[in-house]
Amino acid sequence: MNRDIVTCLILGGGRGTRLFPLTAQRSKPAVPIAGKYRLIDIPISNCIYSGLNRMYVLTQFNSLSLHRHITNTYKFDAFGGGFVEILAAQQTMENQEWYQGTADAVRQNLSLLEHDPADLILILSGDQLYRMDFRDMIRVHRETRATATIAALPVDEQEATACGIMQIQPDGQVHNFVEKPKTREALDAVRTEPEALERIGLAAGSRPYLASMGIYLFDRQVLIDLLSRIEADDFGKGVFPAAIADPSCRVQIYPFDGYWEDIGTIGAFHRANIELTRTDAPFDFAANNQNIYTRPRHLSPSKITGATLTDVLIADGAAIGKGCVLERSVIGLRSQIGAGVTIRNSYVMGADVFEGEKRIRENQREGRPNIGVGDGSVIENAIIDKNARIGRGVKILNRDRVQESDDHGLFVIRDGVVVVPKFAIIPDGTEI
Ligand code: ADQ
Ligand code: ADP
Repeated sequence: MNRDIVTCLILGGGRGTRLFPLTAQRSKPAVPIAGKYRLIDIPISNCIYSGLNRMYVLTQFNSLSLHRHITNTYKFDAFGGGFVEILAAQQTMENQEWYQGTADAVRQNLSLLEHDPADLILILSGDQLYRMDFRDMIRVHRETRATATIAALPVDEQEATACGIMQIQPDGQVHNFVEKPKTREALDAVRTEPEALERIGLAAGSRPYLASMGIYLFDRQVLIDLLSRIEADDFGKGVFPAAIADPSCRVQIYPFDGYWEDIGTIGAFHRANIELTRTDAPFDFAANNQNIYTRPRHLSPSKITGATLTDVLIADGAAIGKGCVLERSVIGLRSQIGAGVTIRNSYVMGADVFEGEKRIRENQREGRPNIGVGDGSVIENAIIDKNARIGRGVKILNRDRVQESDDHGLFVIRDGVVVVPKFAIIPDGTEI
């Protein structure tokens, strides 16, 4: 039985604007996923199911919604010693800067780690969709006598360019780590024969690169020493290349071959949400009776007046009007969808509030659409953030297949997906 005390650090997003505008008004861990969860629910649930209950969330700014979500959701009893705490980057007398990168985010909290009772520190990304039993990773870390262990899975060439790629000895010790190899030469230099990956139990097939999943386990004291000695701001770019060259450090991999998706960009976030609507969805929020946790809400069942639904997730408290056609879409909490609305390949996040009759009369008086999607609108390949007001007869189609655009004020286009920001107002009849 494993008796290690483990403290988990969940990296909740840098200055990065990759999920902008979803992160314009909230910190990344608070971004809603799958209609009723938030990104932070994934790593926290994985920790809880792995028996780990000491968690810090490192974030650049601590939004109200993140704080409320965490304090209202994750309550541990007084005897187990569990907690989830937010460590927001703060300017202090010694430090005028925000977190400069993943390693810097941890380094700025080193004094906390120095006094932490943990034997091991588990570092997790806040924007990945996967399930992992970290107890197995801890077992491998101990059995291989590693000082640091990196969870690793095989990827193809295209994915390899966005990951840290490793090469290992037959016993799983890492001897080369290259962050995001982009050129042909760099890729060829870090390729591993699929047969070698198959020998360690990974069905590599046409995925001849061994990628870091951004999930790291360190002996606490080793982590403190490394971050005190190595000046690098990122684990991938600086800390691991230096650590594997250090004879006092043994960096091992933990081979993993399940579903894992980095959802840190708008394109990947949109794709992952839409994939959840498939019958054979690669990720199941309720798999093996291990439901991903989130804040319980007291909402009424969703009311569907008369609609054609194909591959759709609908969260609680929604209302779908007469004659709607919804396909491959996620409809979030409290969504109000008018009559005759068509929504395809889209994620409508829903609303934080129900507008009462008084508010709706006020909207009418001021010529403002209600929160939700107005009658007769058509939405395709889009993300509609919370509390947006989409008028009647609006068409969000991106007919010209624009990939990136910022020029509009009302919306942005990222990776070909139209994103309507939180609280945006799209007037009746607008065509996008
Ligand atoms: P990336 O995902 O590109 O690659 P990065 O942008 O550094 O790396 O983010 C890793 C995680 O840390 C994300 O959850 C991010 O939001 C968070 N993060 C980044 N900067 C932060 C900061 N300043 N403060 C707090 N949190 C921050 C990394 C590794 C690769 C690996 C991929 C796998 O560098 O080697 O292959 O993850 O996804
Ligand atoms: P959800 O996760 O359901 O979207 P939020 O935590 O964002 O819920 O809360 C929805 C809305 O309810 C918020 O925007 C806020 O207006 C209101 N709300 C919820 N909890 C509180 C609270 N403790 N104090 C004030 N307002 C709250």
